Amino acid sequence: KFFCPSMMCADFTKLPKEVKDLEEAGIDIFHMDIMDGVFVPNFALGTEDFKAIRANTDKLMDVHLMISNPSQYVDLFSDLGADIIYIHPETDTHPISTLNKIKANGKKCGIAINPETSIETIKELFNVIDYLLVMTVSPGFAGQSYLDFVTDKIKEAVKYTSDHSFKIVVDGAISPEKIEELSKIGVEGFVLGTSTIFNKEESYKEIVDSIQKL
Ligand code: S6P
Ligand code: MG
Repeated sequence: KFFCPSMMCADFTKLPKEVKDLEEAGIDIFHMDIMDGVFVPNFALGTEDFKAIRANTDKLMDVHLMISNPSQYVDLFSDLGADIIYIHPETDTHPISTLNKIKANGKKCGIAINPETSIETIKELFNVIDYLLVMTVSPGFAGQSYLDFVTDKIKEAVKYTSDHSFKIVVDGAISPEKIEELSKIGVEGFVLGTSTIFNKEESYKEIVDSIQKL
């Protein structure tokens, strides 16, 4: 299992401490939600936020590009030091080209798919991707409810992992109960937001210790 805290949920007024506490808790990848107000009806992190976190950690960082025309910004985030770049195929007319561009930059690539996007429409990309990020809420906001119908799609995606080398990550309303349930069916990565790690009574360390055991 690997854990990716969703940094749009972090307290930016004490960012270096947040990054350090999360690192010490044992998280794996800092998850950066980049939004443009067009592909999703909200704004979240941008390049300055990315740089601020990059300056405070040597750990892996991913960028989840919830933006129109993602191919245009792949070089920008590669140069800033992203390790993994996720694009939404729903907003890219030539996703294979964009994914190959990410790889040519020496980065890992992934696709993030909306709840309504079926496996049938994206399975041609399975030979290319390193990660499949399945959205379990509509992208745009933290604090939403898990969409139950997505679980069947995750099970379908898992079937393809035996013949390919990508890992499945889930994003949206991922609670400890969902980590337990979905890790049993083959999900390896979990984006952690308000449902598991942020704004809780326990420390990040206590939370990560307990979800590692699930
Ligand atoms: C949503 C974004 C996510 C959220 C995360 C929040 O558009 O891609 O990464 O930040 O899902 O988690 P939670 O537990 O508050 O839903
Ligand atoms: Mg995300």
